Amino acid sequence: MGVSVRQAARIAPSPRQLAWQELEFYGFIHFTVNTFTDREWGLGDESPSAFDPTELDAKQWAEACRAAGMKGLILTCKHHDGFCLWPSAYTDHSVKNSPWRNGQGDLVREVSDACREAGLKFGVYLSPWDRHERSYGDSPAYNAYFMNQLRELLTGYGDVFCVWFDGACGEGPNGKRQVYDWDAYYGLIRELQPNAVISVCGPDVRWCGNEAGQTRTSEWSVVPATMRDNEKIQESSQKVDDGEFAKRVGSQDEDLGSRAVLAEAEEAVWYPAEVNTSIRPGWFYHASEDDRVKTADELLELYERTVGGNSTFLLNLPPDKRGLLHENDVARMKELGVRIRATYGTNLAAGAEVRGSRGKDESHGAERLTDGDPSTYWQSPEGEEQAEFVVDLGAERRFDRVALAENIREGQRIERFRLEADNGDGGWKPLYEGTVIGYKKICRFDETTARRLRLTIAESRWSPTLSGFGVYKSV
Ligand code: FUL
Repeated sequence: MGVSVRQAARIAPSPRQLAWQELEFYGFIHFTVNTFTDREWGLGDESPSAFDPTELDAKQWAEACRAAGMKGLILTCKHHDGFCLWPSAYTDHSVKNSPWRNGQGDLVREVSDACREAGLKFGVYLSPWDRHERSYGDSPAYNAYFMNQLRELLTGYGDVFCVWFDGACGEGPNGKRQVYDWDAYYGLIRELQPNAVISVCGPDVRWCGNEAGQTRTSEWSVVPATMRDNEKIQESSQKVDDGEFAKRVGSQDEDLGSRAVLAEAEEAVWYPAEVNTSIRPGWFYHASEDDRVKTADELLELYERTVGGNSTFLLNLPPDKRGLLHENDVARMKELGVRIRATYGTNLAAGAEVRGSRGKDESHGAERLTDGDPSTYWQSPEGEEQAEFVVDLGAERRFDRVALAENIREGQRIERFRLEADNGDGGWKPLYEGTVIGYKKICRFDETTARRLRLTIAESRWSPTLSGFGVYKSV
């Protein structure tokens, strides 16, 4: 069998995947009884009375996200311990039996409202693995319970941009065995929130394979279709013999989408990567980690490697026992936002003259690279898979970043490119050599002063496109 490069080049995102990709950077909130018991995984036997934030302010969370330049926020509505942050009608194990707001509170409501007010999209994390719920392990009964909870979350709180299904399950070989009815879950989500992406244990967004913020040099959005089942299979490895799993391309493999990998695949799909990591070592708040909050330098580096590496960036912020983000985290988020805006707010190539390879027709010429409109793009005539452009900044400028974008509506096609700058006497000095571009590629290099930049597309899969060329000086 095998998927040819031309077939792969034509695989494009769904509208919901495209809208999600354009969010680029959004927040994760891990908050539950664990915050009060100082654990990462709750046991499920915690008393709801443990949940007692005294100064909870979801607006403060949303504001911190907005300040950093995030466009959305995903809340752990229920983590593995089973405690629900909304007053679910299907369990007593929720905020309604906690002292918080005298049992009258609904944190999903407060967070979704705060998001809307701050102009952020709202997403839900609902852990399939549930250590509290008695029916867990009695598969049909728990599936019905889970569906009821999904329905509550997807009908009670307005638009949801993402349903995040975690594959983690710590039951072990002698633990409970729950067979999740994924098809039913997905069907319900499509019915109730057709624009929402289903992430990780889901068909729309792929886990990048680690929680430490590592990224791939070549992050393909077109990967073997079997990858869509990886997290689900890992979580319930008892269902599939190891032999079958071992044959698959694993979510932690380095190469998920090269020509060689596709040649071995029966089918390929658009399944783009999300990088999820935490601003602190843990996912939940621990006072002992107050001085281990990532620095603005580290966060900016992560941002550039993820958003600028054809992924999205899901950064976790754990509120403390007060129900507030700690001052250190808030300060870092502000600083990060200032740095991102200062660096990427001014494109030195805006409106710059571009000469180079012809486009397939008049409306796909090279000038589209710098017209500031991400919906217009250059595209080569069919059969031309290489190209070269010279971008003239009009005067000598100092810069150390170039951001490139393909028009992914047409698919992901570029496989190898290089950037050079004129050295003032007719020659070109190398700045950067890269592989894939995809939605966005941020190329980082030493500060350079030059007037002209040259971009060479050395290899691509099929009639490549480019919709953006930005030149920046980092701050
Ligand atoms: C993991 C979970 O086990 C962690 O607690 C956390 O929620 C992380 C985002 O996903 O699988």
